[in-house]
Amino acid sequence: MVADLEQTFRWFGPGDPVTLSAIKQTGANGIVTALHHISCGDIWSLQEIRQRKAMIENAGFNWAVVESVNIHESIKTGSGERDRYIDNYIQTLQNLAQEGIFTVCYNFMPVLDWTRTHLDYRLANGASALLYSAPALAAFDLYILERENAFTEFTAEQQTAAKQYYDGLNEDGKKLLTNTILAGLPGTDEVFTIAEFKEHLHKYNAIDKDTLKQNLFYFLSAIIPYAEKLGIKMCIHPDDPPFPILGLPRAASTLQDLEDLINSYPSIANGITLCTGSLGASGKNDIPQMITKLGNKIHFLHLRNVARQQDGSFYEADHLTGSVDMYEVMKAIINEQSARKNAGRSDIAIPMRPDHGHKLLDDFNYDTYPGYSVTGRLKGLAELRGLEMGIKRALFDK
Ligand code: DNO
Ligand code: MN
Repeated sequence: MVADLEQTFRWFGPGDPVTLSAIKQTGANGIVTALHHISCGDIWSLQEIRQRKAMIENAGFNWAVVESVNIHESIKTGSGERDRYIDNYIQTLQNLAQEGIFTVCYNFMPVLDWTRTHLDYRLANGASALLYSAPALAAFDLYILERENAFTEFTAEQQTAAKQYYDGLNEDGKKLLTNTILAGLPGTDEVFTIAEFKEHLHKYNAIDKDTLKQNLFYFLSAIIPYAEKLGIKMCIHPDDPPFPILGLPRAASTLQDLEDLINSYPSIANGITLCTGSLGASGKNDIPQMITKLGNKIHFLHLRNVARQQDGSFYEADHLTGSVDMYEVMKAIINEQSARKNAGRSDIAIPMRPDHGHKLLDDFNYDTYPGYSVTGRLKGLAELRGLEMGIKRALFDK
């Protein structure tokens, strides 16, 4: 038998309506958190890290993963200030290692972290899910943002769907869509106005996919030698969604992207957060195959599902049903664990979290972060734990 995956839960810190004592009842024993109150680019001091760590440990958990130490825009755009921010990043890693925290997630999405168009999409059973509607995103791009050249990026059919969507919105509907896309989902504290957002977009006018990837590799070649010495495992979270939106380039959407990243600086410290929901939003990503290929570079698992629609939309489905075959995913993960065991490696209990969950039952009484309800995630974790146990017993304990 190989060791169980380490069951973790994301917690947004003392301001999170989901308390550590509530998380205790889910059965998770690792906490995934970040110092969200520190501005992106600033150093996380030893004192701040210690304080947060003490809260987590006093509640009977360990701080399993930092998600995320966010990357300053100057690093993504490759502007003159980037080296200063890279120095800060290294200092933060040193402080985290000193406090015994060794797994650090980050992402390299320009301007926006993950993107959805609807935060309260009702499923047939009354649960509430997050939705990315392709026509709604296009309506925002074409008619609210009025981005230059946007029309050339959509087919005639997509333009018609976007127009229809836009025509069906009243003023409140337009505001809600704008806020949903620009107000930012958990992970970033930034809230943009349309004008500010346009300024940020302009900084990417001359940055195509290759340049963005080069900027990512520049960052990695600067920080990975330090991470390696410190024993820190960096793990990039893939783009969500894993295709370009709003004219912005993407650097971590496909197997090729992730292999390029690994090969840009080969080191165990240069790894991946395998997020099945983010990668699964593109039908081109074969996730079990990705797990096999990325192998021991996977340092953190986000397990959740999406239901992809014909038109490029997707909503967050139950953890075990949807477009991603979670049984095959779990089997590939267990194979990877076995390979690690056979190689005598110690990192077999890979930290995993149920990533997002639906709003269910009592979740409607709390104003939790979108996607981060407690009951919905508890249900997801329980299902995943059962799937893992079922496969492991069938494989190893006949
Ligand atoms: C999406 C979520 C994101 C993720 C950050 C990582 O799948 O997991 O909030 O945490 O983008 O930096
Ligand atoms: Mn994720």
